[in-house]
Amino acid sequence: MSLIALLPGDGIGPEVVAEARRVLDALALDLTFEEAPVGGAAYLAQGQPLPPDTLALAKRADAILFGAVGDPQFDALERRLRPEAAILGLRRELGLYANLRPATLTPGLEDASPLKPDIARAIDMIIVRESNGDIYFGEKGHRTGLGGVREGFDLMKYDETEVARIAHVAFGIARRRKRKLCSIDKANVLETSQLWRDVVNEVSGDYDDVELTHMYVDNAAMQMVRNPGQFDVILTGNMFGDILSDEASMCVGSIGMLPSATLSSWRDTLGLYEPIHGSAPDIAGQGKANPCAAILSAAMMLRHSLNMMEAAMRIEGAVAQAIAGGARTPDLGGSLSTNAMGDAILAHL
Ligand code: GGG
Repeated sequence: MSLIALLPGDGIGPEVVAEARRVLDALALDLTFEEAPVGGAAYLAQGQPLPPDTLALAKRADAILFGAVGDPQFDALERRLRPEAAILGLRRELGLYANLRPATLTPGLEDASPLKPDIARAIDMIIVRESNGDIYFGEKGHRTGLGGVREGFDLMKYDETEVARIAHVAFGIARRRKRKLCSIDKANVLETSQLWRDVVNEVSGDYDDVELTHMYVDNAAMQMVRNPGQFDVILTGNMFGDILSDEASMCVGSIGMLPSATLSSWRDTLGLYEPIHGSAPDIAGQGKANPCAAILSAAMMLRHSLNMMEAAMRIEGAVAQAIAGGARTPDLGGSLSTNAMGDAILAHL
């Protein structure tokens, strides 16, 4: 029996995680679930976004299914109390450093993409986003500068071990795909990116069979809409990966379609699975959220952490069939509720 830590979080998080849970329950797998508060919900209940019991559950679970965190009502709080501190804390405490974000156009969603259909159909990439370092985790602060001017700073930092381990993950994935890896940085301006590029080049020596290219992030953002089919595996840092994956999600129709897995150095098989979207407080509680990304994240969980390949494929097949059959939430131009989209997927399991 595998233990799943269910951390629904804030906004639309609980709504989409509920649909993922329904799908998992329908498969009657050998799973048991324990739920705990996280993010703003945890702050309201217990005064902190990542309470010790929630972290302890995440540590003893076989996998974590996460919804989303964040809400403007917490904007005035100090950073360590804000909902986002929960997901960053989980990533750091559990060594969740490899955030895998696959982006593929689900057949039928050509109309939802702003790209020409042929260009959108060619999208089949995975973004390997480093998620334990970078500007997210460097020294931060506010200070008063010369002349009493207020300053804010976030130190962007990587060390070579952090770059090497994520590069190995990306090269390993590239080996199982088209053997093409594009590393994205800003090495013409940033020292962290120069180190990043040097280390990725060094690691590439272990992967002679993978074609490595480098691209500046500004060019990559442009290429992502011009010719996204050129990308197979993208390797990039925490901040650039966050931004580029949101861009990739729109190219395939909606941010409501993109799942993710974040894999751990803490325990090999442990992973945190979450839709790439945030808590979307503007539509929370209205049944408008697209649950596909959360449901597909559950499929990634079965595949990566629980070795339940067949069940993962059944979920992915059911999502594809529901979409092919015309099931659409509002983000995809339709009118199905979150729950009705879940029903449409369940009907194809
Ligand atoms: N499900 C994704 C989520 O909750 N995102 C909120 C957030 O602020 N995440 C930080 C990040 O991934 O950059």
